[in-house]
Amino acid sequence: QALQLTLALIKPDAVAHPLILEILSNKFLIVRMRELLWRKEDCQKFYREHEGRFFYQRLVEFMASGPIRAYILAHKDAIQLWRTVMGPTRVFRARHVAPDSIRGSFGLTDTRNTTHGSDSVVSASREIAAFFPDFSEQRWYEEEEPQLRC
Ligand code: YYY
Ligand code: MG
Repeated sequence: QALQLTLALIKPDAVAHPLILEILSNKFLIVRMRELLWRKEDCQKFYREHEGRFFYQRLVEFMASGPIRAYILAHKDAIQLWRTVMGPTRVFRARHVAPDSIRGSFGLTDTRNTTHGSDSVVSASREIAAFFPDFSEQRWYEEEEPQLRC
């Protein structure tokens, strides 16, 4: 497999941000995209690893507060590259350590930090399935990915 897949979200604070969309489409192949309003219950489920943390409630409220975009992105190093392009989670750190990253440039707060990216191969598969239930990774690798290589 030459290409790896990851799930990227554009959060409500950044959903129509032209520079973020430009960075994303310049660096990655867009495999699927949808724009949606997230139901709070789906949000809670998606972020369940953070249940009980002090920011969990505000995170869930924020993520369900307006439209978001979900992307399946392909690149030979999609998961790590998108994490690097996004920059660190927390805005203060992002601005200082990675000022040119998306979060370093456009993040507003630790919660309103513009974007989400899967953090491993296992979570990428789980997160892609959560947003694109009809998408089969196996079929994509069999039928679409080989054509992208020629
Ligand atoms: O994967 P990533 O988004 O970079 O960070 P996580 O540690 O998984 O946290 C998920 C999400 O939670 C983060 O993007 C914003 C929010 N959050 C927050 O609101 N306040 C914090 N101090 C830490 C995280
Ligand atoms: Mg995370």
